[in-house]
Amino acid sequence: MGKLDYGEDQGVATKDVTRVKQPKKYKVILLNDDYTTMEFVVFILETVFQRSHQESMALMLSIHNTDRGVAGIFSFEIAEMKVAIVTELARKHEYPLCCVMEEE
Ligand code: TYC
Repeated sequence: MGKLDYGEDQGVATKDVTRVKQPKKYKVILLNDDYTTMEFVVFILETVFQRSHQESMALMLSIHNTDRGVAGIFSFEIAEMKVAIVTELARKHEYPLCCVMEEE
C-alpha cells in the first residue's frame, strides 16, 4: 500500500525502428560529339552496358539527337568502373567520346 505500482508488465512501450538507407545510385552518361562513330558507340553500349543491338542503336541515335543519354544506372563502384572502361576504350581507338557519372 502507498507504493507506486511499477508492475513489471507496464514498462514504457518502446519500438526499435531500424531505418536502412538505400545506397546511392549513379547514372553513367554518354555525351554526343562530332567525331566518335555511331558504330563505336553502339559497340560500347552492347559490350560495356549489355544492351541489345536494337536498344543500342536507339539509344545511340537519341544521344546523337539530344546530346546526352543514360547508358545505365549502377552503384558508385560499378559506375566508376564503367566510366573508366569506356574512357580507356575510346582513347585506345582515338575517339573523344565522353562518359561521365552523376548521382541519380
Ligand atoms: N554524333 C556522332 C556522329 O554523328 C555519333 C555519336 C553518338 C557520338 C553518341 C557520341 O555519345 C555519342 N558520328
